[in-house]
Amino acid sequence: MRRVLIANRGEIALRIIRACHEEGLEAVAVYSAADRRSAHVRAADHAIAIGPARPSESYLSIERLIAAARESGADAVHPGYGFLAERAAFAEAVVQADLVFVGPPPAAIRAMGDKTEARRRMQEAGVPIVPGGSAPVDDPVAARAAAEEIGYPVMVKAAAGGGGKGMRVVRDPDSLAAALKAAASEALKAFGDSSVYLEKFIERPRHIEIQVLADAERTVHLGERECSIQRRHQKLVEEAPSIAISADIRERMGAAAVSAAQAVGYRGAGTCEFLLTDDGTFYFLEMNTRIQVEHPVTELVYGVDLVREQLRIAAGLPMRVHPGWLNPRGWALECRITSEDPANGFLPSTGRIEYLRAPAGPGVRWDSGVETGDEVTLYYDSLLAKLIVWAPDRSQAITRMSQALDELVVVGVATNQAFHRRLMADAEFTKGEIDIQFLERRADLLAQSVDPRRLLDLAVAAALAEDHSRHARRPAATTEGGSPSEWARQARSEGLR
Ligand code: MV4
Repeated sequence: MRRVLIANRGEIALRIIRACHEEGLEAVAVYSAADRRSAHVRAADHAIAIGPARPSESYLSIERLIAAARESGADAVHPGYGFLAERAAFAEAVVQADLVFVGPPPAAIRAMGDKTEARRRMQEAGVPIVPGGSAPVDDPVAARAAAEEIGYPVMVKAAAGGGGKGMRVVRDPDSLAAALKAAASEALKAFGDSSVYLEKFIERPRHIEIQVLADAERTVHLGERECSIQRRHQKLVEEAPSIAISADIRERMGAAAVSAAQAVGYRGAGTCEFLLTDDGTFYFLEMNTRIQVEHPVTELVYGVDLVREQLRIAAGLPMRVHPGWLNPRGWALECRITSEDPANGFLPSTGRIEYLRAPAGPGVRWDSGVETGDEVTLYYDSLLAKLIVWAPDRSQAITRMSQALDELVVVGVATNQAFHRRLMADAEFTKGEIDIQFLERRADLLAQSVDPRRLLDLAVAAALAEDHSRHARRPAATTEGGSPSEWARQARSEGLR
């Protein structure tokens, strides 16, 4: 393996390019028309245009990506996350083209992608799954009997699902038939497959996931990430370790995750999702067969570079992870900085980033694909950057994150920065009293009440923007629409909203 094509964009493309270089590999970037001037294109050794901004004609086009790999002389393809990362057909096409897929075997992706098959495989492997059925139900009468057996409340889930689509909670028998119909039609629309099945509904669990790594010889786990802070299935904050996980639970959940991976012949980096209840009971939910957005918190507490290990494993080398070293040290937190405006129902915000100042300092990591001058569009997801901190304990990590959030300046597009600040100052969050419904209960954190510090922050942002326009070279992108006085005006009106 000498040259790796990265079938992705943004922060994860940059992250993978760095890992390639550290491994002595050349990196090939691909880019859509919207990303011509992006940082990931400049960081790579070669870059290939793959089509228009629309993802279906660029980052989601298997044909164009394989052609780009051929044209560039790449011998491997890293899918990153999102886009084609969990499409077994893409992994297969890569292998068919005589290229190395930096990820698990297509059969492992396929087995975990079908939730009822995954449940059957996990049950055989002795991995605890949520009580319920492991085959699709189509007949309402049979479903009624099954639900009675499981006990209400139950959850109707799409067999091809994941990520929250095609799910319904059912609290009494009379609502079951309608829920089956609704979930099936949503599943058909989202996945082209209407199969649904039933599970016991677990009330107010935490969402905990276990990182695994597998090479040809061994499968190991790298502890948990706590991912309960989410809104509509979009994670906003992740941490490692979890305040709710004792060494004993970690060992048992870790062993379950290792068994899950082994049961499908897993290779590379993967994540097993679990639901954890108050009494310490945990259930396997699904396995994500990719590197995840939130992988850095694990890297910081385990001292492992997960992307470099992915590359080594794909090249047939042993992972450089010694079982005796696999202990978490300190605490890591990640805030996803998105171009979404909490003051406006988390609506995506677009426009030119007029000024960006990233936080820095000891224990601060900024994984971003955007810079001053970049245009934020609606073509791609709203993740601008990940702000990650490490400190010796959770309390110091929260303090460090607050400081870093104070230093962050983004002018030109609205972000969720102020939400993160309020969360870091919240008493329930700081005590670790969180579960997957936390943000539904705490609408007060989502709604924008005027944060007095934000006014000062915006004034500083406007001043910095002015300074930037006077002293820095203009970015190559468009210079239309935007003068320091306009930024200052925007800052004032935003702060006073
Ligand atoms: C559940 C559940 C409660 N009980 N299954 C959401 C997405 C998909 N990965 C599975 N999901 C859930 N499955 C049972 N039997 C609650 C959720 C769930 C959830 C899970 C993880 C993180 C956030 C969530 C938000 C809402 C619901």
